[in-house]
Amino acid sequence: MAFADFDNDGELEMLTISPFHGEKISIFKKTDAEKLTFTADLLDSDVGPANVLHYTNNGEDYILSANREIDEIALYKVEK
Ligand SMILES: [Ca+2]
Repeated sequence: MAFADFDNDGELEMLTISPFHGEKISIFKKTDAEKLTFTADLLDSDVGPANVLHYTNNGEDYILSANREIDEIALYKVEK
């Protein structure tokens, strides 16, 4: 799990791998501050992400993922 402001609105989004060491990478965005309601965007599936890392470079957000099910290291650029 990692947190970052992927869309630059001042609020942190939550990046998760599910289920534990599962096949999906999702980004959850809080949609209702009082009810803690979230929506999720599925970033990738059937890849088996074991670890992910968020970082920024020149104002752009990136997610690096070790995808063990398909034996790859993937770099995702977050589009805003
Ligand atoms: Ca945000």
